[in-house]
Amino acid sequence: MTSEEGHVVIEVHGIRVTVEIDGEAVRCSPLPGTDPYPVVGDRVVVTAPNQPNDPPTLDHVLPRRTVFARLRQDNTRRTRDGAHEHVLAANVDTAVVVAAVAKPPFHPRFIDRYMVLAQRGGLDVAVAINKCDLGVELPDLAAYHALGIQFVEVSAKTGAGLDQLRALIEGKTVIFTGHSGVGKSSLVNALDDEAAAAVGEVGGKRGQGRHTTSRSSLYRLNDSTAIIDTPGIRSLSMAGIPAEELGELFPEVSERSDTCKFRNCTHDHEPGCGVQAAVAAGEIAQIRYETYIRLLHEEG
Ligand SMILES: Nc1nc2c(ncn2[C@@H]2O[C@H](COP(=O)(O)OP(=O)(O)O)[C@@H](O)[C@H]2O)c(=O)[nH]1
Ligand SMILES: [Mg+2]
Ligand SMILES: [Zn+2]
Repeated sequence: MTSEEGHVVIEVHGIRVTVEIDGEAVRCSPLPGTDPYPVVGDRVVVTAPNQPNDPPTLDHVLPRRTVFARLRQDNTRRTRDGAHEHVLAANVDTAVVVAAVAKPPFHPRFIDRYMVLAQRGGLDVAVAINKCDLGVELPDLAAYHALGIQFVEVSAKTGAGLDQLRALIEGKTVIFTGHSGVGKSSLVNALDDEAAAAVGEVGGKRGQGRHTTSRSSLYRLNDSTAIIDTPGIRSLSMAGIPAEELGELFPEVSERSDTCKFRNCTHDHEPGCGVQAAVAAGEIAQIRYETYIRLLHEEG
């Protein structure tokens, strides 16, 4: 049962951790005190049970190549910068931010927050815009194209664009992230005949889906390709990311920060700021700068 690369965690439900062993989903029992606690995508070392009917033991988690984490505010025990990470998945190559042309409505600025979380953990970012069968026109995405982000327009319903999406994720482990109701689980099902991810009904005034995907699961498409389906992240707070780190997570801001007069410039109000100059000159997109400023002042 040993493997140098470890076995992949495909689902975590409290103390029930499901691990892929020789192509089978096997429930394992983590040793008490396992730290870090496994998350989906982790590579883990497992030991065969002593009794044939017992589950294998999950001994430990191998070092993580990337982490996709949200920030959790802990108001009772605030650290210096107030941020606590809640790791959602490990060893993911690309975060595919899923949005819908409509139902729920599309706002490009949603992409920014997911980009920040992905870049913090060392993941690449791509965007899949779903529900293109609804025939709703997309807003201007030039600011995002300029950042070199790949976009695919798809429909889980009609199958349009799925070959492009397949090509984009081939050979990688990706995570589908994005608001509830955009069609992440529907896309997993459309890409993988064997998957049976739960799909929610769109209801309510704003066309949001109910939270039908309650935990993250890894679906293997082939030997080298896997998709992690996730529930919507309810709080996308960025509070607690220090200003200098936030600047580095916006590539176009980071690129120009050495042209600022002050070394510790937050690019907000300071004189001689190269970033503000680039915004004024139209070299940095206004929409991206506005998100940067909003996140800079965000409080938990
Ligand atoms: N028109 C249309 N509806 C879709 C499409 N993909 C998903 N939906 C619907 O959107 C709702 C939410 O889908 P779901 O996959 O649960 O979204 P998730 O919350 O992001 O996983 C369901 O009612 C789906 O049937 C699509 O491509 N076109
Ligand atoms: Mg879902
Ligand atoms: Zn500046």
